[in-house]
Amino acid sequence: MDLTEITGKYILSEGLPYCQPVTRGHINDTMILKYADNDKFILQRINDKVFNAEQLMHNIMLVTEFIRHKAEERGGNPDKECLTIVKTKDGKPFVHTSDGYFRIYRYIEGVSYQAVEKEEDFYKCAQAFGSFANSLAEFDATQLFEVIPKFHDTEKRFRDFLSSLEKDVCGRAKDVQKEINFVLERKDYCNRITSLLHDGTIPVRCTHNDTKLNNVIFDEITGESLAVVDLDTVMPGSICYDFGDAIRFGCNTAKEDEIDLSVVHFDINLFRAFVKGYLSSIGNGITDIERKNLAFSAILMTYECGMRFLTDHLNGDKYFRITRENHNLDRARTQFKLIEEMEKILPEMEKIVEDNK
Ligand code: GN1
Ligand code: MG
Repeated sequence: MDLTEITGKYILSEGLPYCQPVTRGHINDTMILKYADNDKFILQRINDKVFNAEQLMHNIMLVTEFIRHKAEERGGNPDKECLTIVKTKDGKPFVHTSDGYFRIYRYIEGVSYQAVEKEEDFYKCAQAFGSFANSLAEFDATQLFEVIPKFHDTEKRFRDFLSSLEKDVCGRAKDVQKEINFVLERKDYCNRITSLLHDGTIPVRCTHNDTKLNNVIFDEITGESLAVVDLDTVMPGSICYDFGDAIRFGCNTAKEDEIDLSVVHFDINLFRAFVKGYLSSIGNGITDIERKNLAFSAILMTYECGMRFLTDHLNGDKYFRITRENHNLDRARTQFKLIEEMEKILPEMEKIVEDNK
């Protein structure tokens, strides 16, 4: 990749930047550009095998402008509360070179966490996602492209799983029968939310679709949550997905790819903290029926993600970036462990949601 070919299309800062790669995400390639005058930017190569880059940038432009406007109305600081796309010299939100699609964001000063360290942080993370949903409550989701069609359509994910299982291109199915059966036994989870969306019982909203703790930026000094980032999967969806995915990632006492399952647990106290933060800041961005489905959605999103990891393991690790053998299988196993624990306490989880109405 020729960096100056890309930065040359922008007016950024004087001189050449210092580039610091960020290895965290599974999908895009990311680096921080630091200039001598302390200006910082995020440069990303958009994975155009996964996304239609132009549609994705269309969505992000609309959503960031909408949130920026809401933050201004509230008297907030849009530069801190919302990602800002830097436009090229000719006003485009991305650059297309022979190496792919690139975009630049202003860097939001702050920290993000890979795992919950303090319950308070998870509460603040929930506030950030709650106000994100609140800001977008009136956004017309039909303006958005479905950048990854049927992204959280669990029924479709299940069909994909079955098809990979049937093909079994790497001959791995025989070694993961237990995990395969785990998915098959829970098939009836798949259509619970999609059917509510299809018949209009719950609304299709503009949602984030990747509400992991590490997609929230915190102010290092005040500890407050500032902004929700990684808007790649912003598209029409359900807030049940957003809530559920945040719980899936944040209430795990271990890493998503932990090998030692004895340390993987679902933390109900973190669940309580998230529910509190989320429901206290979402305002009119949620209906009664959506709220009643939140607790189940935590199981559903964990099931869907585990199934995706297992599918990718069967496919020969073509989607999620791996750094070791059986990496996707390990990830699937942590998800299934969390599901087993959540299934046992679903009524308690539902009560927590009800008590925080
Ligand atoms: C991927 O790349 P990252 O970490 O933001 C994936 C999510 C999964 C997540 C699991 C576009 O997100 O759906 O929940 O991995 N994003 C995409 O860690 O598929
Ligand atoms: Mg992401």
